[in-house]
Formats: sequence, structure tokens, C-alpha cells
Amino acid sequence: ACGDDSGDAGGSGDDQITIGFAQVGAESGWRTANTKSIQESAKEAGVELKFSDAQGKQENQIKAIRSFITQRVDVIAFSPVVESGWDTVLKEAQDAEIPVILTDRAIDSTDETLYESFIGSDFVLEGKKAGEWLVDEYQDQSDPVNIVELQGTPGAAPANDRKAGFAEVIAAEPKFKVIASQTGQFTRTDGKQVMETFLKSHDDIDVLYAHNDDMGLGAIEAIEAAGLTPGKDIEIITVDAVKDGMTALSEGKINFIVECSPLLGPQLMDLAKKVAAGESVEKRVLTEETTFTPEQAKEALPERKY
Ligand code: GZL
Repeated sequence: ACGDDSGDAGGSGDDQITIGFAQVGAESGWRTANTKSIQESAKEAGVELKFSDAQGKQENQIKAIRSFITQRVDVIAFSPVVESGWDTVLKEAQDAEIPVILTDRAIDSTDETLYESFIGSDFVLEGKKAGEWLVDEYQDQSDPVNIVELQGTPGAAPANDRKAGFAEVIAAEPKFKVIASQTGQFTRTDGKQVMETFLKSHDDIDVLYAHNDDMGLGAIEAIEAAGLTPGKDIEIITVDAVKDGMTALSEGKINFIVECSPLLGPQLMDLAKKVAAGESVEKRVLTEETTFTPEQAKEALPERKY
């Protein structure tokens, strides 16, 4: 309620708080949907948002966090582009008594006092869901199943964990062989280029596992340019479930998508208000998400928000 003097830490006299948000960049459809969710939710929540785009560079995110400290924002939130290298700048935020919320991606720091909460998906589980679909899809085949993998940004939590979860599940069956695995930086352009090299060096690829839809969509262009049929000659599993990915899925060019929701804005605003008011919040907030087959994509597409 306006004017309630709940003794907010920092910030202006009334309820309105200011969040400094350091975004990864604009590398994928998922990322732009995530940015839109955060910006729209801030408006709806009456929160002042200072927003920075790091173009995928950790040093730019660190600079942005330092500028938010100087500006004395009430809360700092960010999606760490990679897992490591955050302790120093987060200690500076802690010393300035500005609480931090992690969104989307985690950090590998052992000092959990450096942030109040982490809201994002369980990327290992996402990798496992992809692996479980593959095990089921090939349960009647004993011949080797040759897999190529397009990894996300090197060092990023979703790349590390989606790889680990998938590998853990397919390790149960020796017929599954990852014959090539390389980063496509979560982008269509790189996904296409790397898939072209995979196709040049392997003529027996059965499956592509791409850590996000955008790399899978780039790979589809390379597969079609090579005269092969995506979804049939090479089965494709991706992660995210953004509109373009779901469209390709509904057309049978992708066979299975593991959803990773970018719509973290509303929950982030709730967390930030509580944290700014000095209330305790859950250390880990998991996002709701599911999986899609082509049939399910056809049904879901009309009301997809991103
Ligand atoms: C996952 C997010 C990843 C998406 C990619 O939460 O960090 O980064 O899967 C995005 O599309 O680039």
C-alpha cells in the first residue's frame, strides 16, 4: 500500500524500489523473451528498472553490477553468463548492503551468502528429460545410435548441466555414442556453422541434441542444405520451446523439445520487493516447465506467450 512506512532498506521513502538488472545479451529467442518478461513485469509491479545488456561478456556484467552499486539501487539481479568469477563483485555488493538475486543461470561460488535467492530451471533435469526421450525412442534398436551435440556457451550453467544430465541418462545404454560435441554459443549462426562441419566429417549421424532451439534451427538449415530431412534422416532434440522451435516441432523438423521457461519476470519482482523490504525469501525458486512432442506443440502453439 502506498505510504506504508515498512522501513524499506534503502530506496525512496515510498514503496517504489529500484532494481539494477544485468542481462546476458540478446543471443537467442529465449533471451529476448526473458528480457521482455523482466521489463514488462517491472512496469506492472511499479518497480523502477535499470537494465544493462552485456553482449555476452562477463566483464560487462561485472561493470554493470558495479555501476548499480554506485547508483545505490535497492536490489541487484542478473543472469550470470558463466558460472565462475563472481565472488569479488558480489562481495562488493554485500559490503554495500545491496541484496543480490540470481535469475536463470547459477554461479559456482561456495559462498551462498552472496545472493538472497536463485530463480531458474534445473538444467540437469532438462538434460535428463532429453536423454530419457532418446532412450525411449530407440528402445527397440540395438545398433549404435550416433549422436552429435551442439553445446551452449562454454562455462554457462545451462551448457554444463544440460550436457551432464543427458550424458548421465544415455550412459546406461552403450549403443548411444556421442560422436561429436561442440559449442554453438546458443546462436542460430554458430549452430548452423558447427552442424555443417559435423555433416562434413560424419555421414552416419542419427541424432542431434542441441542445448537450445536456436542452435537446432540453425542446424536444420545445414541439414536441409546437405539434402537430408531434419526430423527423419537426423532426429533432433532441443531445449527452450520458444515459438520458432515449437513451429519446427509442429512441422516434424524437430522431434522433441524440453521446455525452459524464460518468463521469470513476475516471480523476480515478487522476490525483489520482499528482499528490499528485508523479508526472508526461498534460497531456490524452481521454474515450472514441461516437454513437447509434435502433437503437443500443435495444440500449445496458439496460446504460447513467447
Ligand atoms: C536457459 C538460458 C539459455 C537458453 C538459451 O535458462 O540461460 O540461454 O536455453 C539462452 O536459449 O541463450
